[in-house]
Amino acid sequence: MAQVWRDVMAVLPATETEFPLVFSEVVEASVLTMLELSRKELYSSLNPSCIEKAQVIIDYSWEKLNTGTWRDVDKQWRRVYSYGCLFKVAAMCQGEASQDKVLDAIKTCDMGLIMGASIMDNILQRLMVVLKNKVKNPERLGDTEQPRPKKPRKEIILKPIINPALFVPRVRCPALESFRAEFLEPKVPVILEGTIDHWPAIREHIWSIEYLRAVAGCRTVPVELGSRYTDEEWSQKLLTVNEFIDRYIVGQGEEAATGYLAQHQLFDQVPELKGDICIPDYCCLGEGDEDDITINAWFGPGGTVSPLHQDPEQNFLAQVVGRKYIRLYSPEETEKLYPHESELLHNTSQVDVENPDVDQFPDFLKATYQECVLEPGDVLFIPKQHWHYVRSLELSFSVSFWWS
Ligand SMILES: O=C(O)CCC(=O)C(=O)O
Repeated sequence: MAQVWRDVMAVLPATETEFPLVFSEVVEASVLTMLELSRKELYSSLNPSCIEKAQVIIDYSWEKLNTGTWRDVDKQWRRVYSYGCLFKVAAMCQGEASQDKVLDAIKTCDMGLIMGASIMDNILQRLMVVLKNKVKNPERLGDTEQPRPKKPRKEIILKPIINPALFVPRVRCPALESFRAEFLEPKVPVILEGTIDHWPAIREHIWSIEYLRAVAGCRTVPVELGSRYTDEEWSQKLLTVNEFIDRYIVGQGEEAATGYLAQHQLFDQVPELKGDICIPDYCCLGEGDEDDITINAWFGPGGTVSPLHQDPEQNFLAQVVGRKYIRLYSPEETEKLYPHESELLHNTSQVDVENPDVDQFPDFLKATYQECVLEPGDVLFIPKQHWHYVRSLELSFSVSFWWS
């Protein structure tokens, strides 16, 4: 596939002098030299060690990304990491790039998109478009002789018994002003019906396992492993979407742990999926810009649990596929919910909501709450700081919008 190299080069600046490498003094001179050498080799006809240099840049900046807390990592190192990935992708696509090499290049691009910072007008995203077009049948990648199971694996899922007196109210497409007066300002949770019926995810690109495989099967994404993030054995892993689906959605149970694709980068990483959803109009009632809205994906099998927790922003949780059982507690109930004491988990309750240890947490049963089953097409408004507990009742894909 010599065409791959030509198409990759067409995305890069035409000459070495047009290729920017500008960093603050945080980045040591030796690293800058390595970056400049990689650039030089990229534009020379012979670049035998470009891939090794790229790997050195990746490994060195990786150490910086993994030292201290993420929020303290200097953005310059995330940029260096992205450049390392860019040089590596270009080197991998040189000469006859096999299908496996293209897939490896896609993985490297994804690592840059996940861990790096945007460089050169989002060049990694633009390279991804080129590379994805070179992959044959992305939805069938990794297939063996055996046909893939298509249906989600059978789970025994406890059905909630909902008390009608505790229902979250439902309204159909309220006007902006009535939403503001009746729900936003008094901080009242509500289920909005009929507000996402126009989404491509629900109409022409109906989200399903097959559709996800087709648009994102070969993409590497961070996945949460474990029943709930408060468990000791909970961890995060990088998997392709196909691997995630094979192991945790349609897998035959060889993996005991639950897997959850719960992350805020999916829609930036896979613009095809972002094109299938729309920011709810009601977000315009907030003070922030549209760019400040965080859009999260929540894709997982039945039985996935998000423990009772609160978030610092308003939330619209839109249900696209499957149903979810949700419990809500107002912030006034906080003391009865026994938040963890550690700084990291202070927004999360210690109580297992559907199986509370009443000896350890005696006041929990005194806390008043509301509950609902969120159906496909519903959008739940969760006011800022409202505690929420979520359990999926079957294969589920939801999207949440955090806004202020
Ligand atoms: O759907 C879930 O599992 C959790 C959703 C959530 O916690 C949120 O949107 O803030």
